[in-house]
Amino acid sequence: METLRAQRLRAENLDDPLGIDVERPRLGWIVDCGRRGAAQSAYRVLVATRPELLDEEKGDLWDSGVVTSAATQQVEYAGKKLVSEQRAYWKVRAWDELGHEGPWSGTGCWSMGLLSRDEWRGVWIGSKKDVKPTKEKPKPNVYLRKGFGARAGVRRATVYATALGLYRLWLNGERVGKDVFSPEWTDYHVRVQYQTYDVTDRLREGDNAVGVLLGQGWYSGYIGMFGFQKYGMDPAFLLQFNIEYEDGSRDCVTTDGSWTASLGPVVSSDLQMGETIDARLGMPGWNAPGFADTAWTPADVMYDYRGWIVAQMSRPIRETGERTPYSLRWTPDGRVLIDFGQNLAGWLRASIKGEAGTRITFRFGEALDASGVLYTDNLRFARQTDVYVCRGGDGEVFEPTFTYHGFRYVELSGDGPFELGETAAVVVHSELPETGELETSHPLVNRLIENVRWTQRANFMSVPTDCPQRDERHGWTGDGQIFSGTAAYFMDVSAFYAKWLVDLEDAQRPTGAYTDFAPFIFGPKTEFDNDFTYTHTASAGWADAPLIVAWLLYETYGDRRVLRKHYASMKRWVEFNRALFPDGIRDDVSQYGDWLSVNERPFEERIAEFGRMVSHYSTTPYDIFSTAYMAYSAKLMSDIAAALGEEEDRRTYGERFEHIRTAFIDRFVDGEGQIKGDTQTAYAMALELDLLPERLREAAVSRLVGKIRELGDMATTGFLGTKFLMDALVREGHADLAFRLLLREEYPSWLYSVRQGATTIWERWDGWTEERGFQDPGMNSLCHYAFGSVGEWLFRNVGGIGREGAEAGFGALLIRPRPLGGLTFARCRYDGVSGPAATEWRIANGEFLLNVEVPANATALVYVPSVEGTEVLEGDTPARLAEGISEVGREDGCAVFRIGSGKYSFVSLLPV
Ligand code: RAM
Repeated sequence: METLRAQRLRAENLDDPLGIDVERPRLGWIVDCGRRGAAQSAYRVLVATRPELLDEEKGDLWDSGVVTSAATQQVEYAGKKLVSEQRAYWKVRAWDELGHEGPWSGTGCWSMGLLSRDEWRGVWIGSKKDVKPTKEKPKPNVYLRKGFGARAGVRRATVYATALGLYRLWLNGERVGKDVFSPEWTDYHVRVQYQTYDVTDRLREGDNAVGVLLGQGWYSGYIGMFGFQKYGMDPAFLLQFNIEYEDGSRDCVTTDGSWTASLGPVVSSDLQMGETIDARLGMPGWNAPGFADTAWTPADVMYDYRGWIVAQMSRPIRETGERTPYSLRWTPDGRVLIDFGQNLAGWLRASIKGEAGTRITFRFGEALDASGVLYTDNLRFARQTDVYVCRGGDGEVFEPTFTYHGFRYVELSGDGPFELGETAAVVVHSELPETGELETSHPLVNRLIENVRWTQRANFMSVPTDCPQRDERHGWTGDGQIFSGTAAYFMDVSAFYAKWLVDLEDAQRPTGAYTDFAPFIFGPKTEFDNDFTYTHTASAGWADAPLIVAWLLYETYGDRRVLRKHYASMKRWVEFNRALFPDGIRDDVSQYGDWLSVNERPFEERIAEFGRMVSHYSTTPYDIFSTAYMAYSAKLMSDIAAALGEEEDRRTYGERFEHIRTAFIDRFVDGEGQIKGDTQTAYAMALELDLLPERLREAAVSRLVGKIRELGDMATTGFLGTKFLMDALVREGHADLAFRLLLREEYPSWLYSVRQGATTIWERWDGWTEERGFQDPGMNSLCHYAFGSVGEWLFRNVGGIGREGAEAGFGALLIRPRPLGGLTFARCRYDGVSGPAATEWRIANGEFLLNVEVPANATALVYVPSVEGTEVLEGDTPARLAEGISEVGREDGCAVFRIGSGKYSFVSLLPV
């Protein structure tokens, strides 16, 4: 009999992480078994200091014993106290529902980082440069190096490194690690992350050398729409290189005044402005032993850093793929225009040949203008321009280090003749495992799905950013929360959002107000002329993000710890609102609201109501919008308290929700169920957030449906309203209408942009129209994921893979594909925390065929659309109700079944 095979071992949601700094890491695995109904009844975890001990079934750090439990995730290590630099190797085995023992898994491991500050023995070093950065000339990068000796018999060599700025590291001429943009972005006023590298195999007996390239990055480069040097003036680097010998002795190399510094070929870099490389300045061997650094100067010892130095506990930014040109042409004036056929974030790699000193300029953009020339107006202050000065000779390759661009097109021009060899667009983003696939019978919908995926890739850059191209690239919280459910289908976002929640809490104001983006930069814009000061806090729907995202992590991954970690902080936000709006109505100055919604009411009317400010981008009145979000947060707080067993808070915030709900109804809803503002978003939010009296729900639904139909099946919703709208229509029995919105091809709609050739999601429904061309370049990104929040809806309703609600962590699936809108086929895969689930359905000859795959240790409730009174058969075998299927009953034109793990296929007569 087939037993359970435990696999995909992870610690803290990461694959064999090095240098973590939590005392009790959480372990997780999945169990695999082809047998129907296979489930875990018990497990045993062994954790040891050496892998050999595991072979002898010894866990000298922890032996959990046989634990009766179905849990495969969030299993807390509960062994001996873990110390700095400790290595831990582990394995697990599972018992199935019949008590049969499965085999031991393979070996997983993790290591602990530097748990106390005084283990960092070095000082921060760099090179102070008293020059002011400009857009054209960002501050120079600095090269650092240090030669040192090592004895024979190294047992282990580990590098811990970080920077205020960005660093790249080499040991003996070879790059260490594959990560780019380390140490990534945090609020450096509060914390910086360090990275850990195992270099045991790289260390040589005798002479060794470490080389470092240090750049400005988010720390002192241009960030957001705010300007340069928002955290500090010059970058600094810190390293702790620990060497352990077989005989038990130890050595260490640290950053200090004995390191040397120099300028070099990667002249200057800025994330937004671009990079300049002068290949003539190459210094062969600079990062290897034996290099004569006589022309180098001593490194400067920089100011000490008093923020936290914490382990990076999220997956790093890396190169994740490459694209070859879709088309490439030389223009009559000697420029090259490359179309990569896909809008993305990353950079260009190009083989170049030119005489020494030839200067080649690379400009990047998302589109071409009407005359076929690179369009860069929408980049605002970001230049995203790279320069390469040729060394002359063969074998030159241009590739930047510390910049990234949002682009589909690249334009190259030289100040002299040059030849171009192979080129590639290098795709760069936080490297998260991709977990979702969805394909349908509708080619435009398929393109839409891929557009959402690409927009996520382009914007998951250490933090979830709004866009990758213009001078913004901020962790906008409204965008981040509304897209989070979709993001969690496409990728494993468990550690990524857990890190962002730390950024969100770091950004929280002492009042309790969360901010509108995180990491947060406070203050006026310096480089961008504007007539109002941004404070960017507490906007409804934006500042509510932490609760929404934390709850998502709990629901999707069963992550309870994240709720506990930010519990006090989340309460402060809800309490802040309670103190400001005790009556349960939020009526402060309007903010973004249902940002970028479609104009349903005359502009003058709205301006008269809200005054100037940004609210003219939202047709829904801010007071109803913000009150609805305030209710949402109160409800979430109550749910979070319940999940943590905080009974009193559960009650308090439950009551607060009821209070807001009553106030909302009293103030905004009339006797006929008409809501103030009368916009689609108003109804959709009130329905989804339960802000209507039971007796008026139906009236509100028909008002909403009527409004959509009146406009010819058109949605007018903005950034945040759209998701509520699509969900509300399905929940209220109008899934057919939701499909019509999905499949609509005229403006405003998703497929409109697809039909215009979009390869990522546009910021605005009308990013480009035939009548007007491009929208206002002051705010027109072609790579903004907010409207991509429909991805989640597609997975649930077209792919049909959702969560049953009651249980956190995708252990109970809800399989409910809806064969509507003329779609005849869909195939979907979602690789969640309990393992891969899959569906595939098609309509043929009036029959509906559905294949379902449920991972071991999970169950599913399956809705099969069928004609009442007809039998649903199991596809492969003529018999119905085969092993492992139980019939639950009928609901909404579907026969409902409960199944355990395994593969199933259903055939039904489809109602017409
Ligand atoms: C824009 C950002 C973002 C949005 C805010 C309100 O500038 O790009 O998408 O959240 O405004």
